Amino acid sequence: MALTQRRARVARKTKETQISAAWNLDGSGKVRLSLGLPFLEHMLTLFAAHGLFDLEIRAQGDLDVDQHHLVEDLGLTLGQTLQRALGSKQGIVRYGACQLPMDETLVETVVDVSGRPYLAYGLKLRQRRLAEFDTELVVEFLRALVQAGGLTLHVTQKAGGNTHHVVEALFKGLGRALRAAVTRDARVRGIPSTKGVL
Ligand SMILES: [Mn+2]
Repeated sequence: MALTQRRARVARKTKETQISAAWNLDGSGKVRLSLGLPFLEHMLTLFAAHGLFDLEIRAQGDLDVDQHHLVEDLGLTLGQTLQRALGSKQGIVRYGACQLPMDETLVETVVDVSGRPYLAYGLKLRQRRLAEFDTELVVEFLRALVQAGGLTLHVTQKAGGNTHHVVEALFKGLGRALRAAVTRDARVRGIPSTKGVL
């Protein structure tokens, strides 16, 4: 029996940003992204490809002020979209982990679809900017995603490295870890928690 695809669409509008996101958890890695931030588009393309997620995002914001509002609101919107696509979380594996190498760099990403937002962030980004992208916003994006998505997330830099490699290893690893965590296992009956709720 084919399982239905889990997908959701969320639109979020504030005085600072206007974002709409559609996320299919059971996709094939297709993306359509318009963010006005090419580096982040590159990262989310890799995230989707390695997560086998279909992602459609249109985001506009006050990039003339700085990138902070847009990146943070994007994390929030994606977190909300994830929650909605997951629904009751019936039958999911719940945990996922990935150790992702990129040349000299090794980043470990561990996720629990716990309903308990927590971020342990251990990346050391040497370059403040990658092209036009402000690398300080990587942690802001993750914090917003974790908060709105109800995720426990541990990100640890084991080795490295080049800043582009470190950030790229994070986004690829996050895709892989999240893909494993949201996978449905036929042997999991109901919610994968002895509490009965996530
Ligand atoms: Mn790259």
